[in-house]
Amino acid sequence: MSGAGAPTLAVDGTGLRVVVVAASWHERVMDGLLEGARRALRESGAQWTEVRVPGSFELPVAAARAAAGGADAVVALGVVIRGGTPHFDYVCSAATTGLTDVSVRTGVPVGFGVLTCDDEAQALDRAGLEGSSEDKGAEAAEAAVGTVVAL
Ligand code: DLZ
Repeated sequence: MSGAGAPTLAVDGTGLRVVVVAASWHERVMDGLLEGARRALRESGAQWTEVRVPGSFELPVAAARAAAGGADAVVALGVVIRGGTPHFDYVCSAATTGLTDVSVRTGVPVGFGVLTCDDEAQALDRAGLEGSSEDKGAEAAEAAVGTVVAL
C-alpha cells in the first residue's frame, strides 16, 4: 500500500480462489494494473482467474457473476480518465457504487483498483509501471485477499 497512513499488508492467500475483473480502456495503464495484481496474488499464494470486460461501467456485473460463482474475493481493475463531458462522473459513480453494492450484498470482498484520474499522466503514475510512484493493481489485490483473511 502507498500514500500517507497506508498499512503494510503481508497476506497469505493460500487456498483462496480470486477472480480479477478488468476493464479494457487505456491499455498501457491496464497492463500495469494487471501485472501488479498478478504479482501480489502470486506472492500471496492465491489461485486466480481473469475476466476482461469492455469498460469500467461493466465491472460491477462481472464482479457480481464472480461472487455468485463462488469466488472468495474479487479484484476490480479499471481506468477512467476525465474528458470534456459529465460521462466521467457517471462511469466513476456507477463503478464505485456498483462494486460497493456487490461486496456488501454478497459478503465477498472486492478490491477496488479503479483509477479515476484527470489525465493519463496521473493514471500512469499509479499503474505500477517502471517510473510509477504507486502500484494500485497490487494494492487492490492485497486489500481483497487481506479482507478475506481478516473476516
Ligand atoms: C464510454 C467510456 C468513456 C468515455 N471513457 C471510459 C474510460 O475512461 N474508462 C473506462 O473504463 N470506460 C470508459 N468508457 C466506457 C464505459 O465504461 C462503458 O464501457 C460504455 O459506456 C458501454 O457501456
